[in-house]
Amino acid sequence: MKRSIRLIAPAALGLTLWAAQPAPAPAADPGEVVANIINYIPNRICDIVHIFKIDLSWGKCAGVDVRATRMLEVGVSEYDVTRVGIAPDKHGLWDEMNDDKGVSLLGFELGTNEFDRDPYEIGATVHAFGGLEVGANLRSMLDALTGFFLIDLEDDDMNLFGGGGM
Ligand SMILES: [Ca+2]
Repeated sequence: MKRSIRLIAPAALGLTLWAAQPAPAPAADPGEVVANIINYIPNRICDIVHIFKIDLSWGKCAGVDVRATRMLEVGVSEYDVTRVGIAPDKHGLWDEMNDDKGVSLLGFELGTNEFDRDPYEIGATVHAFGGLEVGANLRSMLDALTGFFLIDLEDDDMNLFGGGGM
């Protein structure tokens, strides 16, 4: 009797350990793996380009605006301009109107600021007959960094095989 218990106990333990093993992960779709490889470099380049904003402007304009996210912005400007450049959400030529006069500090806003820029942008804008605007977006920076690990925080990665995001 003792001998049969000695044989059954290890077998039962082995069976229990085998049953407790997690199920193997489903095999990756080979088409998806190939798509990720082909799309990787173009998406990393696009994520990095999306960080930055730089444009020139002309039209009715005067003022200056400096910002470090929505938490800290100081601006006095009024403009109705045409811009040419690149920005995360647009590129080429576009028209823009704005009226920023005031301060935004830690969520409190004073003045007539429209503050319609991306709240995660760090940048500056100068206008006097013509203008220059530069900026970098903290959220896009994080998306670019996580993109190297195939994490698409902004859901803007492309699938060059057609369709939407990856
Ligand atoms: Ca992305």
